[in-house]
Amino acid sequence: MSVTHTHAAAPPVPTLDVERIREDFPILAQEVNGHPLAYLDNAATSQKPTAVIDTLRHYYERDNANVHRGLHELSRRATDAYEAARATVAGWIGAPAPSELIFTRGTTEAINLVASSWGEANLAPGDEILLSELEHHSNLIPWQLVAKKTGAVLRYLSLDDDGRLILDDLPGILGGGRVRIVAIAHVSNSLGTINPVAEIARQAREAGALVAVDGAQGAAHHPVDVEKLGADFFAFSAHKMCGPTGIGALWVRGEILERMPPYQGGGEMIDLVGKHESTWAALPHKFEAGTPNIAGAIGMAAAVEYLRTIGPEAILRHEQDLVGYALDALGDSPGVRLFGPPEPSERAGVVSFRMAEAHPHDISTVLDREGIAIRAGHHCAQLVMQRFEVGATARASFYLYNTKEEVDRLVRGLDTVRSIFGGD
Ligand code: C6P
Repeated sequence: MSVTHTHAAAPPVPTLDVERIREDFPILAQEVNGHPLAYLDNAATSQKPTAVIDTLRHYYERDNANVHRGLHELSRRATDAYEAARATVAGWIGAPAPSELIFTRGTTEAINLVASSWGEANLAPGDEILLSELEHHSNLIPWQLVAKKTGAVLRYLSLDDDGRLILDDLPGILGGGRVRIVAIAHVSNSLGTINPVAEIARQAREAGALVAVDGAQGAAHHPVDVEKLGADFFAFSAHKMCGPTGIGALWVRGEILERMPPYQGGGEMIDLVGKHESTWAALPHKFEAGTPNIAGAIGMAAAVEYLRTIGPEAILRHEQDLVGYALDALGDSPGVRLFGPPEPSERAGVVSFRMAEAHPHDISTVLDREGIAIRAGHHCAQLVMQRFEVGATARASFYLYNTKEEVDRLVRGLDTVRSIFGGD
């Protein structure tokens, strides 16, 4: 176990033993450009612990075969491990049944699945899809595409100056009676804002609308229970939560999934095939056409098992601790403009900022020379950039293995940026 317990609070949230956790991530023990790596780009993708790397190696060295097809030992093993992975991943988000969880390539494919399958079958001209200004493009473009096909109309919740959704507008929008689905991020990747999804879902449900949650930044950094959230769809990616790239999942409430038409056709997803008509496999296989990412799913489950030993509550608390520390330090740093809610408790481990002296790309380039990895750009959230009238921000994003010393290095790195671009 990589945690020690504090005695103050009840119920106690474990405090992370970060030095110990760092040993689980071999990639962190390297120098980049002559400096120890400070990996502060976790919202883009997280690093992978040995437990996940070993699971993938073991699968390929011992069990690799196709699933649900063969009657031989290896195929049985692969199938058992793949289906066990489904149950483990479903458990991570509190899904009532593993059969409601579909493996996808990631959050992006999961949202495209919802928009295409559910959207094309259920949306009619004049129906409304409610999004928000803080959505990642993965939770915008699929809805724009389905709106064009069906004649549905896109509506938006706005952001206040601190990057929070303006919930006061919600009753008015829902009160129009046209909203069929609310598609909203659990946590903003560009600002870190944790959205009040349960409250939004409560109001949406009362208005007869479904709720689709983009959980890409939620499932990795925040405890998730889809039932408590009141979600009907929940999409997330393994690579942001210590798992492999190219695998993620979509949970759909059972009675909705039953009525959704297939998303893609091919092997695996059929029952009986005729020349003109075919019937579909049972759930969830109806939505998993072709050979799935078997190793990826097993690796995703290994990531869940790993994160379980740490605990999502402890991870979130650690991130909020780092965010609070970073907001204080960056707030004292001359010429730095911070974005997002001022209270660390309102956000996950993301800090977006700009400097008066330098473009975010220049900040990132200078920091990279000091071994510090951050992301600079629009973060696939151009509506957020438009809301704050900037083209880009610099973004540091934290995870369970990051330290206050790394935040200190980030802040000192900005002094270097200032000395290069500040004209002193
Ligand atoms: N955000 C970031 O640097 P995929 O690529 O399918 O695993 O996840 C897409 C996605 C969807 N929603 C949110 C809120 C996200 O943050 C992301 C991925 C990365 O912020 C890469 S752009």
